[in-house]
Amino acid sequence: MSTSVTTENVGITISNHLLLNQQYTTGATGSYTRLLQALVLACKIIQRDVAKAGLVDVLGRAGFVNVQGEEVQKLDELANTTVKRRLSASGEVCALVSEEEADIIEIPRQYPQGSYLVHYDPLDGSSNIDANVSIGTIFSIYRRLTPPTTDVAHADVLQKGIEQAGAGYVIYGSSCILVFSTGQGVNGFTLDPSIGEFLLSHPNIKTPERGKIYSINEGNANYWDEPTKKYIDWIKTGYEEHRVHYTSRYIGSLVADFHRNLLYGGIFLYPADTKDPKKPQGKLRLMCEANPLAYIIEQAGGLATTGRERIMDIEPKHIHQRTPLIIGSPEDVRAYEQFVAGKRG
Ligand code: P6P
Repeated sequence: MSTSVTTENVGITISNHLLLNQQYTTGATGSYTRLLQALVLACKIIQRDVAKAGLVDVLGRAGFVNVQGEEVQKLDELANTTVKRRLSASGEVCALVSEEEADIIEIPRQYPQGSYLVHYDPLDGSSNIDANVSIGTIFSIYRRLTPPTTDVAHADVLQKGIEQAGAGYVIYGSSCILVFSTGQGVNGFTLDPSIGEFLLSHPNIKTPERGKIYSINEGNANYWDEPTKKYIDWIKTGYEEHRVHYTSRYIGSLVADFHRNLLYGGIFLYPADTKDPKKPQGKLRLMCEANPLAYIIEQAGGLATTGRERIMDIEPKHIHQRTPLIIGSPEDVRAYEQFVAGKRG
């Protein structure tokens, strides 16, 4: 999409933003716009369910069914089903991969098979919902590589992050904000619940070159490798050297931690650790968490790395593979990479 969004467009609906950009995109057929519109609708439905979660959750605990007579479902399963149904019905996807499901999701035959596929985390951080902590939906869009007359292949589903056609997230917090990019910068849209529309509120987001925030679960400190331990010590005590006093901020909800650091600057780290032998590369997933956020941060002028390798250059081997994720302001991420390379500390 080739238009640059200007502050004059603040307040424009996301639908008009998408149609404007489609108009300026050579060869655009409307397929991508319809895909994004289906995602937007899914996120509005999830926001509605998240907003009433406390009530539904109480009813659910009492074993009641809700007023529509539906069995109360766990919220993240509800979010997963919502995204799956809306994207399948859009007719614009040929396959889906959800953080909630072990296997590739085939699109029911009654729907057209589209030319895109989406990796998504339907409700990341949902364990925080009972404490009313912000949580989010994360999505990563790829173009299908194989001919539409054949079955979807692993080559379609396991593409490097640099091949993404777009990516974004929705944060369900004090307000509901959709942040996404299609390769021409990053824009944020805030939901106005009184009209049910996402309105452009954060045009052309750029992350600061350096921040004053570091975000990491220090409860895992004993399980980190030496470069990570030295980097965190340096951040804490070395501020005379870099004359910036860093502060620690960690919510334990990836979308909320990422969104704050994207806007304010700083670094988020979920490094490899020895805490869980089954997750030696850390807890976060490459395809539905690290790659989409890496796409966003690079479009906003930041960096995303494992400490040794650019996240979006990683050759995926499995749809649910995990990766260390160090992401944020470029100067902060580069400093960490210098510790890993043994050039500092
Ligand atoms: P830890 C939430 O469960 C999540 O997947 C991410 O949202 C968050 O960044 C991470 O886990 C927190 O993990 O080990 O610090 O509790």
